[in-house]
Amino acid sequence: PASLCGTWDIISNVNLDGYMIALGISPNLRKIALKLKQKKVIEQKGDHYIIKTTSTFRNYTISFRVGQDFEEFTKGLDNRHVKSLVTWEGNKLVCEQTGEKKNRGWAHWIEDDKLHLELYCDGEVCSQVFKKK
Ligand code: RET
Repeated sequence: PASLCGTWDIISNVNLDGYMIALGISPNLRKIALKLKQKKVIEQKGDHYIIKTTSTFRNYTISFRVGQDFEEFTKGLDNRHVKSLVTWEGNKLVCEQTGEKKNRGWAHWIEDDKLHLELYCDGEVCSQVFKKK
């Protein structure tokens, strides 16, 4: 599949609020998060990925190997501990985040030179699109 690597600027963000509500994020933090212009910085070496979500307010970074589960603490988001596993499903880099919340995870893929990200929690889907910087 096409490389996810690079620096990406958000150009659309649908239902972030529904996703944050499903996570139980406070109204104050939701209000701030909705105003932010998120960026993604994705680095990769072989099966090892570092994905940084950055904004003027707060950053969130994860680091993992495809196919190896890892403990994730969603610091500054909903502050939960989950067990995460990232795998390729066709052209999509898919993460399952097992923990207190049902059907929680995300998928990243490239389509028409854009980075697509879907975030899932408890039946809510947030759809984000980023363009390369
Ligand atoms: C911000 C600002 C503070 C509040 C919230 C945020 C949302 C972060 C999200 C991050 C998703 C990261 C993923 C990484 C995967 O590789 C912007 C940090 C709620 C939704 C999916």
